[in-house]
Amino acid sequence: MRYRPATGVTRAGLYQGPSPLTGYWCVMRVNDEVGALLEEYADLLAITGGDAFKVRVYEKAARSVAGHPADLAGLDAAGLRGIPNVGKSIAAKIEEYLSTGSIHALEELRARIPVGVRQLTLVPTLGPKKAMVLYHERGIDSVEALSEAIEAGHLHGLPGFGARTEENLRHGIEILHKAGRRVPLGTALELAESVVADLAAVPGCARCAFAGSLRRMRETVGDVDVLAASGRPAALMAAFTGLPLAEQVIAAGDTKTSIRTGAGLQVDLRVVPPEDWGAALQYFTGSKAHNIRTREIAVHAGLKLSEYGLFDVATGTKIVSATEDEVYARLGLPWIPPPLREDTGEIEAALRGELPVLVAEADLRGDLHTHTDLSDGLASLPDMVAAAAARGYSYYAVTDHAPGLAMQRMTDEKMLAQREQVRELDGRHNGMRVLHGTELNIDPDGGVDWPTGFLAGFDVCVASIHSHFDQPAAAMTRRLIRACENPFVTILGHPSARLIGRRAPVDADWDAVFAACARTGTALEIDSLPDRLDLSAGHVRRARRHGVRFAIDSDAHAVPHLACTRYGVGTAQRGWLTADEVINTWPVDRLIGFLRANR
Ligand code: DGT
Ligand code: CA
Ligand code: CA
Ligand code: ZN
Repeated sequence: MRYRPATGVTRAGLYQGPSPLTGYWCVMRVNDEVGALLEEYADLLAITGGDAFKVRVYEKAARSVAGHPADLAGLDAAGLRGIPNVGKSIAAKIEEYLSTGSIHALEELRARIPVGVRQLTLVPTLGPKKAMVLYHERGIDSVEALSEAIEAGHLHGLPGFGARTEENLRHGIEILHKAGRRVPLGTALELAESVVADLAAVPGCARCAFAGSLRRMRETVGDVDVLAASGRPAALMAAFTGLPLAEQVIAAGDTKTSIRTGAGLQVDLRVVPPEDWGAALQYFTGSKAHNIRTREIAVHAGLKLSEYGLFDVATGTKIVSATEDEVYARLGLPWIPPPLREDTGEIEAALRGELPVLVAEADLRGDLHTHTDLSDGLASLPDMVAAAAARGYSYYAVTDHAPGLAMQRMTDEKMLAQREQVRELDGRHNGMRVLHGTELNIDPDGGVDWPTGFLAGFDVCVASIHSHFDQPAAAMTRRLIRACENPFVTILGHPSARLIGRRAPVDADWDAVFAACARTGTALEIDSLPDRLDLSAGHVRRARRHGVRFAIDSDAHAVPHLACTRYGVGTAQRGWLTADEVINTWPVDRLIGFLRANR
């Protein structure tokens, strides 16, 4: 599928259109959109054998632009050139895009390279250079064509594509397919929020919300389910099929309509009478497994619960169920938070009155894993700190990459100079404590970057795996446990190192790792970036049985990433976490006590 230009701007002032890379419909800030275009330009330059230096310049600019806190649309030429890594010619391209809706130089490259060739770079381990070879030497212009070529042995004899590479590609395609056509939580949530905002404004709409797996905060969703309550469904249906993102109407009915976005994401709209809102929302939130249980309970109570409402079986009359609270109460249950609705024990816990009070975004008092432009972040330390303070945090840790990640070129001197700056910023914004930390690299044996003398100078150390992802389970387990046993390591960062749809989690005896975390007072991180969400909800739930503490961090590399904690909180909720289990909900004194303990 070829890229089509921007198709509309949502009420929230966001761009919506197909992502040029995945083809998925997405809703983005203009900055992200322009960032994606510059990234595409860099990829296409690389695929066409362009100058490597120029490619890197565009890659850097893409990240800078996407992470720039001010809206691009409001900047003049000088303002654009003020963005780090944006020079004169890139600023001109951005201006061209903002005023005409396209970039001529990009269009020229697009005309030369089928979009499927760039999609090849979605296959893990396949970069633009290899994609170019596949296209030019074998005419491979899509992931499917690559798959067929491998199976047919057509890559044999192609320089750089030996047996090992072929095996990696086969595995990479498998990972890509497993991700299927499911859409990341972050993308779906923004799209759903914009649809809900548009529909809620339609006259006669009493309520509107998204339901389904999205409301349950699953890490990926198959489709988006939107529910509305109105006595006049026709107006809502018309508004829905008239949305700019409604590329195709799959099914149109009086109360149910499904559309497909240009990128193939399905959005279902169901309209119900306001008095049925609670029953309908309960039904369409799911999960299916949870609903089977609630329906059984209804049957035992002489009730019938369905997508059409709540009924008294004996009299056949409809029971008003305007809220979910009422529905659950009729079933003899407390309201169950959507992230728990998977029939994994929530019904039993509810019946016993033992549902956890889940951690909420408002409980977070700080962020303990963030980056600045001293390593691979985009914003300066003062900008990140100011943005954190604006979120109302009472503490904030800066954790730039340690030197083991060679490309970051970290040095002791740079770290110590940053520490001086951190001390100066400490307490300057509404008393917010600024902590100096680092993200250490766990080497294959479980060691970390610096000797204890240097580590002792940090307020907090996150330790993460950034290399050697394919060690066998026994070695990986030893590696992770040894990192936990380091008295200066307080948080295990993105513990499984997975990238959703791109890299499988590392293999380890997780119960042994979680037990070591509990024993050594090491918190497990829930990294909130939407393509990580690591630990996953399943692992969180398993870990909490060991009495482990958690940290819900943004892993922000730019100001807008600070807000990703909402996805991490969703994952924590699916893992049944309460606020007390999450160290960055604690008051600052308790947190600092935790950081200093075990040293
Ligand atoms: P997804 O879209 O694959 O990420 O997952 P869901 O959970 O959003 O599933 P979806 O979109 O097929 O249906 C939305 C909700 O509607 C689902 O969570 C529960 C309800 N539902 C759908 N089909 C059935 C069914 O056959 N039985 C019951 N009890 N509920 C259903
Ligand atoms: Ca769904
Ligand atoms: Ca659906
Ligand atoms: Zn990391």
